[in-house]
Amino acid sequence: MGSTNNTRLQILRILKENEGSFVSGADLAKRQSISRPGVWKHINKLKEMGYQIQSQSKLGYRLEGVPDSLAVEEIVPNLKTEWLAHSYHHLATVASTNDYALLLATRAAPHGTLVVAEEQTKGRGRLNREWVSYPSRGIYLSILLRDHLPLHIAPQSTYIGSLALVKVLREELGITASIKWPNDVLINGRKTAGILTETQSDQDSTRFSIMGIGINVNHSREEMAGPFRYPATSIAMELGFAVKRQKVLLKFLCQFEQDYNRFIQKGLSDLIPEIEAHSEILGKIIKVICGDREIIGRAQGLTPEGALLLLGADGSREIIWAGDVTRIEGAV
Ligand code: BT5
Repeated sequence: MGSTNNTRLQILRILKENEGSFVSGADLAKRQSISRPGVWKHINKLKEMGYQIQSQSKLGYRLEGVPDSLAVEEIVPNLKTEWLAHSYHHLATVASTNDYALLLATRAAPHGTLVVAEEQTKGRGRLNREWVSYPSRGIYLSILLRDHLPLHIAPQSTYIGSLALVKVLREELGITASIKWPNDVLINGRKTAGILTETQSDQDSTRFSIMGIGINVNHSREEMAGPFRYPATSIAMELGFAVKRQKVLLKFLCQFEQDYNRFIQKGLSDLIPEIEAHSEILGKIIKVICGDREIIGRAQGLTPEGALLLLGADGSREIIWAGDVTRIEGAV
């Protein structure tokens, strides 16, 4: 982070520590070893970023409101993680955070680098489908993971994203969310988040993975009307009020780091009981599309590697590694 940004962070920190009271320009200038016009420039930049700051001659500056932005200023000082998001890239707009993270990966960005954008103009889902990313409504992020995983293990990390998000929604916001195998998070049967994990590999193991997650946070009913492959919703639609994206992101990063550490240390099998407990589809009759095949059956469980066990009407059993669940028909 540049020294200009650092000074701005420090000024903001002092204003926050004194929330509700004025801090004089002279005091800020002295503490940051800069001129008073220098302080004024930083204050103006903060105002441009959406901070509400009251300026009064003789009294100085008073912080009166903080924007719901995912900027460095609001996230980095509040991070409680050990390795995740310490390299933090916040963009106003980008084609796709996954593409940007890929670029950083090729430039030696460290494990745990996080890219988050206020808006994506070409956000994508699996098979190059579109991911609708309205400005400043959702959380569009990509995490660079540099563990060298055997090729058959790498796709399993997707579960860590969905499991971590479901836990945060349940524990922090009281929302009953669930995992729709393999990569969606649903609330009340509607899609709230999707995950796209992309990897670059050598012959036997991954060089790195990029896990991209799109979360519908404060989207309106109109914005979520679609048409989408599956009915969509946002956290705000389900709660009936907007939530701070900052809070969701910070909690998610903490939870993701914990669950990812477990995955690396103990393997996915250690997390399977939790993933199953939060599943939307287990025990239900579902239709899965795998390439040009359509399979209907009862979702019985997950293998220790995360594949889906499906029981057909004729008693046959299938193990499915990847596919799209397009219909879910209640428990039987
Ligand atoms: C996914 O694909 O659900 C993975 C989405 C990953 C998006 C993140 S955002 C940050 C990172 N950067 C990227 O460029 N991507 C990742 P899939 O299961 O294929 O679902 C895609 C389908 O979901 C689309 O074809 C639409 O029908 C539907 N869809 C698109 N936008 C949606 C939204 N905001 N909410 C719910 N459904 C949506």
